[in-house]
Amino acid sequence: MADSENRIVRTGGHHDCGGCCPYLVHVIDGKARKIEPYPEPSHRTCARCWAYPSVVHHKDRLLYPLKRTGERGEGKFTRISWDEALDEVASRLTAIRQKYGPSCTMLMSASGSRGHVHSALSVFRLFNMIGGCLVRWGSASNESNTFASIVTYGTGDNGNSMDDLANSKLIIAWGWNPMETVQATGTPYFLLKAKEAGARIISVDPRFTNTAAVVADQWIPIRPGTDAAMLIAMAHVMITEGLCDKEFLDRCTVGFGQFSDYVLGKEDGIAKTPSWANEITGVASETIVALAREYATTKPAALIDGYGPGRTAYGEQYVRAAQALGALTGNIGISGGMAPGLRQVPGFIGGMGGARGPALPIGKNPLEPDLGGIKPDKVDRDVYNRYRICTANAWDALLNGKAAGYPADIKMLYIATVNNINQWPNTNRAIEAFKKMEFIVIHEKFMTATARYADIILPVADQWERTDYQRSWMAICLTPYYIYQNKVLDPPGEAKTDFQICCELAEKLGLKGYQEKTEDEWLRTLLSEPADTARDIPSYEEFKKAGIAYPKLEKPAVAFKDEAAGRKPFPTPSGKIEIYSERLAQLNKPEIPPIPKYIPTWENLDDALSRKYPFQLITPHFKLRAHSGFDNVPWFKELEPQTVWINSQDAAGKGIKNDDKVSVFNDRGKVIITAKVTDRIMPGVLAMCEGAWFSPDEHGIDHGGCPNLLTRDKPAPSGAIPYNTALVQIERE
Ligand SMILES: Nc1nc2c(c(=O)[nH]1)N[C@H]1C(S)=C(S)[C@@H](COP(=O)(O)OP(=O)(O)OC[C@H]3O[C@@H](n4cnc5c(=O)[nH]c(N)nc54)[C@H](O)[C@@H]3O)O[C@H]1N2
Ligand SMILES: Nc1nc2c(c(=O)[nH]1)N[C@H]1C(S)=C(S)[C@@H](COP(=O)(O)OP(=O)(O)OC[C@H]3O[C@@H](n4cnc5c(=O)[nH]c(N)nc54)[C@H](O)[C@@H]3O)O[C@H]1N2
Ligand code: SF4
Ligand SMILES: [Mo]
Repeated sequence: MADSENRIVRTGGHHDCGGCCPYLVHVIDGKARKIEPYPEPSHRTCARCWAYPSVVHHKDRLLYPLKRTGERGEGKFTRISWDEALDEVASRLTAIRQKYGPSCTMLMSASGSRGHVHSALSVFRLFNMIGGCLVRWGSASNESNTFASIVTYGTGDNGNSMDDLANSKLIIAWGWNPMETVQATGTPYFLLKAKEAGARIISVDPRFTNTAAVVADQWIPIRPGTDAAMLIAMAHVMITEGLCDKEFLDRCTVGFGQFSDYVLGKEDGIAKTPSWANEITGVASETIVALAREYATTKPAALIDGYGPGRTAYGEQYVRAAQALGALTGNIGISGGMAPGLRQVPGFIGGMGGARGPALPIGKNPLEPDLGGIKPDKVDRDVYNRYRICTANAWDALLNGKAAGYPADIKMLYIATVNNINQWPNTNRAIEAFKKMEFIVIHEKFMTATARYADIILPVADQWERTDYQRSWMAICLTPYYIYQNKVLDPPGEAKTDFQICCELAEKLGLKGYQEKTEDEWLRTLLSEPADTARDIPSYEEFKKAGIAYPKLEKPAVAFKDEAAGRKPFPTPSGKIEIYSERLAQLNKPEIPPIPKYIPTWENLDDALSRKYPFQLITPHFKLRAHSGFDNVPWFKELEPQTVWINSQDAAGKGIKNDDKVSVFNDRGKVIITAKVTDRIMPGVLAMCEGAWFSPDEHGIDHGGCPNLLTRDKPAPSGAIPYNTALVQIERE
């Protein structure tokens, strides 16, 4: 592409940002200058992609392969050629695998790219062809919601499409903040439409979010990690006041009796009354009673359970409890209702495996039996632990290996599409673990915290610098469609795509058959062959030209319509919604009981540790970043700098004023950051949004505002990462 060229290219956003917006990019004099959204109001873009030209042309893009010269983390590197870089990767990889076996290599990947050709899939494919490698299990996003949906409904395809919100009379946004986190392109628009149509909207969140501010009629602040207690107390109100949808419960569920015994106190002698929950949650009893009555008597009503409250020590109980309430009120399988949980739209291809939709085939990992895809449909999480590393245990596995029961002693990391020193919990432990490795290679665009600890950095092309396709956002494709992403620009310097890098590495490794097709051939093959896609995507050329394709779904899509109407069974062993799960009963683990229960989190306010660290820290997603992406856009920092939110009463008690420099710390680490004193957060809770770049000084104290210095790397029983369960102290600097 010539540098002087002007053109308009049809593509879209490709990061794990909550959306997947189709748009046109205007290239002027060879540089991307602006984007032009599609005219449909439901396809409107957010501030981040408007700023994307400044990310793609950022002065700090990595342009050449780099080799470490200083200590790990010191940031000293020297430029080398691609030939030298790939020779070194190939020879180290071969030597280490020969010495220790293939499972000593761990592939770490996540959400940097959602493309169906250009992503970590390229690396998976390579490793699977050379004997396999160790991988992780457990989504950083929604493992609680995923697990609970598998248990309760037998599927994660339990969501109504977002255009159905307009049919709801009541929307309970439980730890759900789409005005900032988007939650599938179009959701903010559909939520506004619902409001216009007269829906009452209630936000249950420790923070008064933009969703609470813009659309909610009521804000109910709640102590982090206690949601299950409030939901269970709402069940108490519904049961004792005779407000349950008995007919729905009898016809569509199993286990209401056992749940009811627990709720009423017949099981353990403790009635789960609103005043019981008030003590735990900090929510007034009357508020709990009123919300229970309102949800039970307003039909249809959608309880939408965000992923944030699931990222707590026993987050799966919150989702299971929300699902029980969905069933108690009969709001499952109807338009305007919602089955709480993962909330993928049924009928949209892919289901719960891998890249969801036809994607670069990665083959099978020879080190594993068939676990049924990247996210297999199993309630027994230990099955995965035998072959993979639970994400929340990653650092422990690197540090302690087989001696601690992990499948291998890991010696080498191959990293692509993740900035996990920044984004996985307990950054200081991550550093300790990285230092122990013999060899680390990463594909990156920027000198991230993780790249700083690598031995070889391979500069990777950006999403606008290649051609690909993807489907709408992540697991909860609440607004289902596909977008085609035409290449906008050539990669800068010597950067190459993940796929190209792997093709060249395959050659160095003497591997035959990796490069059987080009990018274009893969796309044509993927998009024309499978019957599933043929149903949704008219023809390759048409799709490429239009940039978008819509699946032929009934609109709005309503999950479990047939099941709720008795036309087919739920895909669970009992064929019903499992409020009581026999599969969980058989596991016989008290921390993961067969009915939803309130289990107090570790590091809660009753913990002795709270005397030293009296504040609960939550670490939500940030409006102006996609994880660690966009943190290097200077005017975003000006618009809204990274801060820790503290309630004005708490701040007064600590002598902290707005804009003061404070330190937030616990035994895991310390962050120096600016305080935002505000009544938009409840007392006792601090909020520091995730994604800010870890910027340590010589003592390892972070000045960038990265909350993972403070979070704990211990999985919830479902495998969820408890990013919102951590005790901290705050002091004026
Ligand atoms: N404290 C706290 N931490 C959290 C969360 C939280 O709620 N609280 N949320 C978690 C969640 S839900 C998620 S999904 C994770 C996300 O965490 P990550 O998956 O680590 O996401 P990013 O920070 O965006 O890092 C992706 C990296 O990929 C790079 N990249 C972009 N495009 C490409 C590409 O095409 N190829 C390659 N090789 N690299 C590319 C980017 O430059 C970036 O550095 O964060 C988790 N971390
Ligand atoms: N702007 C933006 N949008 C994004 C992303 C991003 O990085 N930036 N990331 C995308 C990705 S990958 C994901 S997985 C999703 C994440 O989507 P979510 O997980 O829903 O987002 P969060 O902001 O982590 O959490 C939602 C809300 O839960 C609240 N919360 C935290 N702990 C608790 C609790 O214990 N109880 C209750 N009731 N509320 C609690 C937080 O204050 C927050 O307002 O967002 C996507 N959208
Ligand atoms: S939601 Fe995502 S794809 Fe859409 S404009 Fe925002 S950052 Fe870009
Ligand atoms: Mo996520």
